[in-house]
Amino acid sequence: MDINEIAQIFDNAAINTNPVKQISEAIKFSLDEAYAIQKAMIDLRLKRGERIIGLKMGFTSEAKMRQMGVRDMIWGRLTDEMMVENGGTVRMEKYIHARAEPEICFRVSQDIEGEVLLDDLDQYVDGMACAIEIIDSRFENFKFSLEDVVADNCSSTGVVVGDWITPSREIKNLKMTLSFDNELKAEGSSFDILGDPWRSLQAATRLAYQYGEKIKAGHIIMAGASTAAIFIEKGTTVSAEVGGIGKCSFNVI
Ligand code: 0L1
Ligand code: MG
Repeated sequence: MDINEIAQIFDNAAINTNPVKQISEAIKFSLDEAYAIQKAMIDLRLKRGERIIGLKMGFTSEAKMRQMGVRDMIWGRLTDEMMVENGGTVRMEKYIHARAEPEICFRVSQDIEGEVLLDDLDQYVDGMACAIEIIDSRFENFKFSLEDVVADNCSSTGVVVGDWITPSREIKNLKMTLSFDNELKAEGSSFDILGDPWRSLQAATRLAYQYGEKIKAGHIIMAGASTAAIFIEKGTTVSAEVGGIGKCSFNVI
């Protein structure tokens, strides 16, 4: 089976909300090949008229790595079709078994041509916001290897972004929460995102450059979660709050 065939399997699984078995149990492939499959799957979406709006970083916290049984940071591509309006509504039928997690999102102010040093990142960012990532693995029971999940675009499915605020470098210890109908479901600290969410943005510039993906002015970078992800439930309002940054939410029907 070639890269395009595997990409098509994921694309079909997402469109038909029909999960598939772990690909890596049938075929062995490398991490580089996994990123090539991810790109081929995104190309299918771009051919349908979607456009890239940024990147997401994944497994940037111990809690997430432990939950999913992996040891490495990963990254995926975000398209405009994945954006959910802050306060907006999603239909449960659109998903296989979606989970949500609270995140911090950065907005890029100018094109990034290579890896940017941590100290220089301010020059490339003009906004930060509280965000929620909706992840919906195309694999049965969220069961995957590191290569599988990378090939599946790191389970990327939806992104909710709150109001933008002026970026601050001091976001190392902010309380991050996820609630359903105002009932607390998960709580963490921004410290759990690599000790400082700016480090996640730095890693995004390094990995994007390594894999030849452009980060452009206006793109958003999701820095990753500080908590485990929680299965969303029909009939609830899912909200996130990051102390000092803001809030955002969406409704599930
Ligand atoms: O941290 C992340 O956003 C990784 C998402 C991919 C793994 C998963 O589906 O939980
Ligand atoms: Mg995430």
